[in-house]
Amino acid sequence: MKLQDESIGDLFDTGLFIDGTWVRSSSGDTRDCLNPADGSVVATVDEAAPEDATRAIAAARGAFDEGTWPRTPVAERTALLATIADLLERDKEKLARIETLDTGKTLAESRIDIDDVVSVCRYYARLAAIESDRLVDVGRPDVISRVVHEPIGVCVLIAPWNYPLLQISWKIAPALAAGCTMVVKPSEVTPLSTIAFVKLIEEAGVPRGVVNLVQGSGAVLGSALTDTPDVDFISFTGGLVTGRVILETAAKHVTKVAVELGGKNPHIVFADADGDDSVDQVLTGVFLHSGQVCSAGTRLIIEDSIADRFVAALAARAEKIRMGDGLDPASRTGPLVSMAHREKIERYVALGVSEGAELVTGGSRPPNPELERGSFYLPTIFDRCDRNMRIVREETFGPILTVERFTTEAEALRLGNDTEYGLAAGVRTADGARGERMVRGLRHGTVWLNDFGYYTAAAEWGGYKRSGNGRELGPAGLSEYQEIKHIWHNTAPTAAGWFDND
Ligand code: TXE
Repeated sequence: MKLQDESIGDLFDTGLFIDGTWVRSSSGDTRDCLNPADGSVVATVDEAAPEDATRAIAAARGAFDEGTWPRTPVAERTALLATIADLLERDKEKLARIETLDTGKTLAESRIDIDDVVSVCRYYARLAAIESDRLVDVGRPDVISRVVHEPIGVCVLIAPWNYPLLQISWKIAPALAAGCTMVVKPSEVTPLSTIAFVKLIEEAGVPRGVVNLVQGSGAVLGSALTDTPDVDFISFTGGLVTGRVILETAAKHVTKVAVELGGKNPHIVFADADGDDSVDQVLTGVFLHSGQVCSAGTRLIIEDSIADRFVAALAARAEKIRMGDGLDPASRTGPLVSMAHREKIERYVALGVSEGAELVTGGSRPPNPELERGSFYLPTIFDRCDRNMRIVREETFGPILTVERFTTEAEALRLGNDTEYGLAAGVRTADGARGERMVRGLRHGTVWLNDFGYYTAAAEWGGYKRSGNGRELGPAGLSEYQEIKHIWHNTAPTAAGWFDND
């Protein structure tokens, strides 16, 4: 692998990590990873072939069936996670730089991501350490009945490009804590921080075959990774279309699958929450990381009486967002992840205009000549939208806010639930009772009341409806990687006595 940025070079090795060794792709293929801020090549990495994925699964299978990791005492497994967290902290600046070069997000955002990855590793180290078996009282003194947790087996972990390191850590940390072995596949668009992460996991002393890494095209590697009886669990974060393909493929083998498929998230503002703070929260909720966030508040649902003033204030703030190279400390937001993704956003904006939405601001590439080589796009607001428009219903995954208006609480709730997705929602109101009615009525996996965008390693994250199934983070995020076994132990064996024929 070639690396253009010397300052991060020592975090890398050659491309794929299979059975405890860094190896070249069996096809010899490579892929250039581009900096979205200017199109330059950041690194050239090995591109895995399907045979590499199959070898990685065989290595994980061998490490699970015959290796020590699933039988390693929990204290040792959690110590490894704590060491990984220490190494992440040691290399935080380098990792943040890698993430910014690969995704385009600002360094400030990348640093927050690395801090969150550390928290997730430490959280699962603590949680696994305190988890205990459960004794069940079956009413018989001769029987010891207990429920124990065991690692689910070989896991395939597939991540997207918007939070590459963060999202893969939500999978790797609980999988390691549970005693699983795994094959990790980052997005081909942003593999660099995951390669560096696996290098740190190797340095921490993970046993051979427990963590394997294959980076490459999902379309090429997909069936080798998912159409196999050798995998026990697949955890996928990405688009709805891919998620459906993976669910269908895995069903052939009755493989357990957890999917997080994004959202079309409402941010509902009542008139009693009018004010600059609400404008600021709505702005951040949708335009942070240029809207490339599965929980972005892309649908503003606002009480009609304050809508005109609120949208005007929002547009004024959106126009002042400082856009630029993520490495420049002055930038508050970076480019979109790729030129191809910007083209998708441009198609959605054209669609919004043709559907009759009113373009309030944005709707084009920035005019600044210094941003020309990057995949930048202006924060865009469409007012006077309605529920039938595709820009209101489909996840655009870019800096596009749509505005719908309501007059009653019931209407606000109905609109907030009127989506095939159900990942996250926000409500802003000064009326406590109404706030409680709304958060209970909204069918989304996370609901923020008078705040937006926060999560914590200790609370579950995941979607209702087509935002997916399963949960990451929290205790449920560990349970995904465990089988539950009931052990019935008769300490004074006797005959069953059922078929007593005398
Ligand atoms: O995702 P894909 P893409 C949404 C967002 C975005 C759209 C498409 O709307 O515009 O999805 O993005 C791997 N078998 N989200 O095309 O294709 C792929 O290599 C196995 C929401 O980037 O779903 C990558 O590692 N794996 C989202 C991962 O799946 C396959 C975050 C995600 O890629 C595969 C990102 C296959 N057949 C996009 N095909 C969120 N939920 O946060 C692809 N992959």
